[in-house]
Amino acid sequence: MKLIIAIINNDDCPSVLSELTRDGFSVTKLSTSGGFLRAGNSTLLVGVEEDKLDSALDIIRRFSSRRTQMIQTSPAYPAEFFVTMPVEVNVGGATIFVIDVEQFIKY
Ligand code: 2BA
Repeated sequence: MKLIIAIINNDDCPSVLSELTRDGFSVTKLSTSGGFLRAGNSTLLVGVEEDKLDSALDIIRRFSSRRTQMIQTSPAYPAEFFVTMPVEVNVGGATIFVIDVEQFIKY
């Protein structure tokens, strides 16, 4: 058995969770935050049999892949006249650890 620890964007979490559970995976979601940005993200714990590992990773990849998005910038200080410019930013993405599970016990 393997344990997937997947850190994903909060916005991607609902679709990743529903796709994983729809395919029969058991998932625990933790509300976490990144040490660098100090922004909220979601960490999923997914215990899977080895033959289902690729299928679970594929779902996470498909529903949390890194993509670009246009956002409107706002000026750093109030001004009488200002123009907001659309800026392309990276969103989404997943950081994944796959760990061997020594024992899986349910009481
Ligand atoms: P990513 O590398 O895509 O990481 C997204 C989040 O995944 C991280 O949030 C962190 O919560 C988790 N993560 C990534 N690598 C990890 C690891 N080896 N161990 C444990 N957790 C890990 P943040 O820490 O807020 O980082 C957000 C983004 O800022 C990162 O995106 C990366 O592009 C950048 N970044 C992170 N640390 C950096 C640093 N020391 N210098 C420059 N940029 C950094």
